[in-house]
Amino acid sequence: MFKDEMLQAPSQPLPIALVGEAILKEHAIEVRDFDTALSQLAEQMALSMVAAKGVGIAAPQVHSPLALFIMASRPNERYPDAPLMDPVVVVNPQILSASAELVSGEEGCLSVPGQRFSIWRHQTIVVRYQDLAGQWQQTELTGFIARIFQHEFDHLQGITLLERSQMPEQTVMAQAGNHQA
Ligand code: K1U
Ligand code: ZN
Repeated sequence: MFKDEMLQAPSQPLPIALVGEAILKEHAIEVRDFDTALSQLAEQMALSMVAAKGVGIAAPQVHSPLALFIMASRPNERYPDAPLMDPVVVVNPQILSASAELVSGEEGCLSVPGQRFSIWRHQTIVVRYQDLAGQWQQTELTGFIARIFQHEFDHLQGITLLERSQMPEQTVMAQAGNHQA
């Protein structure tokens, strides 16, 4: 074996699946093995997210069926008050509860390039997930971070913004939101 082949190859970003590809319609599979392959996948997802200037990315978007995603909020033009956070890897997520309060906001999707959608989301959610070591974490998320979590969680259910924006709940939510003013 050549010396170079013994060294670990540097991580590379993975290509991003686009709407129309079957993987984006599938329900993700529970992660059971918290091994180096999982950490390697998370690292490559992070590289893909940064290269595409995203604030999140889900495994199906890089053609993996596993139930994990990354969120990495940062202040931006649309959400200037968004907190700056280090990327968080979220494995096997669950939404335990969600606020009745809904907020509408613009979202893009790395798998639907060049389009923006107005989407109603829960303002606050309580979530549970495993980290890369398999340890369970529970936390309350609000605002833009809660929005990213719900967007990525949708990807793990096989739902993209194209479907989400057409769901009847969006109309119901819009009406509820209008009455709250
Ligand atoms: O999962 C993805 O497709 C990534 C997506 C996450 C996301 C964006 C906006 C709201 C919720 C979740 C993106 O990052 S698309 C790029 C984008 O819309 C954006 C990028 C930086 C700041 C704000 C929006
Ligand atoms: Zn998306």
